[in-house]
Amino acid sequence: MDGRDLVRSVKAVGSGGAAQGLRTVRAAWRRRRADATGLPERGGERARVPGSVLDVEPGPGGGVVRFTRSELRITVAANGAVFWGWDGAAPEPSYALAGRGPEADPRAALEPDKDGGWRIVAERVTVAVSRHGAVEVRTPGGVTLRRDLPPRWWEPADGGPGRWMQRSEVAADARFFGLGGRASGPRLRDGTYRLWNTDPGHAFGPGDDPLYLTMPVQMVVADAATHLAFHDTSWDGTVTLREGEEGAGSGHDRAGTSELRMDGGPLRCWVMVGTPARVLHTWAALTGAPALPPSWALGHQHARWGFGSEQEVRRIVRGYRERGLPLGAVHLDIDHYDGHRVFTVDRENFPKLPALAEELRRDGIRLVSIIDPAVEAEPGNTVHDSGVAEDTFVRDAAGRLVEGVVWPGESLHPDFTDARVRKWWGGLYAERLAQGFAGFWHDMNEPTSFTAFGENTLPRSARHALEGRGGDHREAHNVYALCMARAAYEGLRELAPHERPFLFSRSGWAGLQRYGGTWSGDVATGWPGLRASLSLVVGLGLCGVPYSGPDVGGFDGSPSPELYLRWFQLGAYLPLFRTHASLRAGRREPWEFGEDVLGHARVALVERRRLLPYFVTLAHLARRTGAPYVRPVWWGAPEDRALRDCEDAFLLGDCLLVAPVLDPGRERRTVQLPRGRWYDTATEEVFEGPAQIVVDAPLSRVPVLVRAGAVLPVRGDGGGLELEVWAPEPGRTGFGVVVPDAGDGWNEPDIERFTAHWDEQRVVVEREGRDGGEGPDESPYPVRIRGLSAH
Ligand code: NBV
Repeated sequence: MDGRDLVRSVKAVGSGGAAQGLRTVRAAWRRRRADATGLPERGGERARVPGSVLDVEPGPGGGVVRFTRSELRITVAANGAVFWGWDGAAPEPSYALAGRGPEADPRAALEPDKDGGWRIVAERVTVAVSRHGAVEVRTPGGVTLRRDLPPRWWEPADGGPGRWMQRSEVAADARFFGLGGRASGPRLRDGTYRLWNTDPGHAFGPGDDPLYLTMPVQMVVADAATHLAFHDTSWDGTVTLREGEEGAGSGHDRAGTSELRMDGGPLRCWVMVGTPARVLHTWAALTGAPALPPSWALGHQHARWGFGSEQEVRRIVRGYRERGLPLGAVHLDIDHYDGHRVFTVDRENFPKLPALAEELRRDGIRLVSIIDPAVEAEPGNTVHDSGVAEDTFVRDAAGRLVEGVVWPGESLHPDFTDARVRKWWGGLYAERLAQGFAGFWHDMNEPTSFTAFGENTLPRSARHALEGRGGDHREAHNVYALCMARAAYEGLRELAPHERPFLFSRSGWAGLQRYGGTWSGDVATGWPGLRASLSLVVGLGLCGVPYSGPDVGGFDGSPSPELYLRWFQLGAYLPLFRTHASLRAGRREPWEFGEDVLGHARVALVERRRLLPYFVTLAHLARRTGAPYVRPVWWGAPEDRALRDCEDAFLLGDCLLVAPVLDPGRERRTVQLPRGRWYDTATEEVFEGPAQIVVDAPLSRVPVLVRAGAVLPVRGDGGGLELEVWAPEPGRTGFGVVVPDAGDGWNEPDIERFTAHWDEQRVVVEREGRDGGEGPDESPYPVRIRGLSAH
């Protein structure tokens, strides 16, 4: 036990008493023993590389290239996505893929290349395989975007799967993003990033890595093109990134490098090339469209660990109402459970939850429930008993139940990698629906199990079904939360077929967006935590998970009024806008920080409500195109290098550029503007990009700029949809789309497209003809033109 372990065990004691502390010591020993006997011994290893090319076997979209010591299966899909797998690895089975993967491009074929290599020339991409097994992805114009050097394996001398390493080179000017939720991004600087979903065990800041949600997804942005590379393996590993360096015209550029080292699993990779929008579109086609949150989940949500009673929930809701502060949902944390047991209610302090839920719903407020995966290992606990009867809990190599320690004490973990278990778990949400909950917040699902020393998760030797293939926690760990989300999503679809499920999950993996979103987890209260909040949301969006947001105000401690306000102002422009805090933390209600903060927070809340139709539109667009709501400022201009390095502002959809204040004492800030004309939404002042500008950022507001020509759907004073149109540059046509809210069911609203152009002295807004071929017509919504004073 080292010093850090000791601190951890003392903390565990603190959060559950001496008995819990003792349990964590016992659990740690149990885990150590299980792994000592349940994992293959690490003996001698043999290193291997592919060797030299022997021959090829053409197949749809590519084929198989055989080497002396491996074979490479390589396919270009019709949508331009490239797949390759070593040792014959195929795209499936995969937890990331939605459906069966894309069709092969019938026109793409392997053909001989120079120096004994092979290549596939497709419409959007060329892939070249060298004679020793380097794989190079090039633009149709022939510029190399990524060169994966021949991989290397280390295999146990007595057989079985081995470790591997894949080194890749990217352009000298390239920047890396992604890898799931990283606190230090969004631009991933030189360093080693781990791929193992981890509860850091304390409120985290930018220096903490890894966090709860990792994934082997890199978005690489370079002058020549953007590409996304996904190494489809769920095992533990690391990625070491090093940005390249340009030789200032000397011709001696140093390539950027990525070195992936994995403990096991197939060595297979998908690469998508194009503009950022194109790349994410292809990624969403591969891993699934983001689930559409109900529109109430796009409003403000208030949570806290430790409301403690129904009276307190009512007091908070009253506080919002009496001060005219819009609220969409209240979240109940583990303190509303009976003895911290999932799918139970503390009847003493929450005696009439369904009535409370009904009362709130009448005011347009939904109740959201936390869900922990761990089930108290205690006969008499109904969830435990039914799980045991149905044999749903994780067992060790010897067939014994694996006991961890979580909030209720000794606990068992369902094996969500088993379809039978998912079905059982999904059914349990009936109890939550009966209590009146409308949304679900998955926590502790890395999975986390408290421990006095060693890793705070299940033993690596724990067995998992892995959809019938069988395996252990080394492979199942990173997809545990993804499978839990699937269980909930599918269960809810059956239990409440007329409503779209709303869930968000602390942990996850590639494909999580199919079932819901995520949030920051326990981000530390402090200015660095504020910055980390933005980094997480941007990075996750680039990995295909568009719906997320931080604990506004930070999870622990007490933010200063200024910090709280700046966090609140940022949160108001992020998809999940939720105030939340820990049991022992200070208050997070907007009225707890003085009259000034309350006034400014109200402005942010009211603006969020006004922008709701825009958020609804962005949610639909994310589902249809994979484009996240929150985008890095380089989204539309990745070739603008100044934008690539800009981490303190973001685009919200196509129209808005939000420049939050991330430092104390700031009343003005610089903003790196993409090309085109922009208006300051507060002053209507005009700016021409690309440029670095300075804008006022008093405590009363977040600087927000809007693109000239933007057609923005907003909520009018009467509650109906209106269009806020910002005058286009003379001679140009503005554009915008609107997807009207079609309720919380499954109705598919049409996308409406609008244009705005100058006609003499007037800006004319028209709705484009529908597919039926009718001509443009007038906007069916009231229109307000802004930005006219500049013309
Ligand atoms: O359930 C309690 C908390 C929750 O409030 C928080 O949002 C999660 O990230 N949960 C973690 C467990 C305990 C953390 C110390």
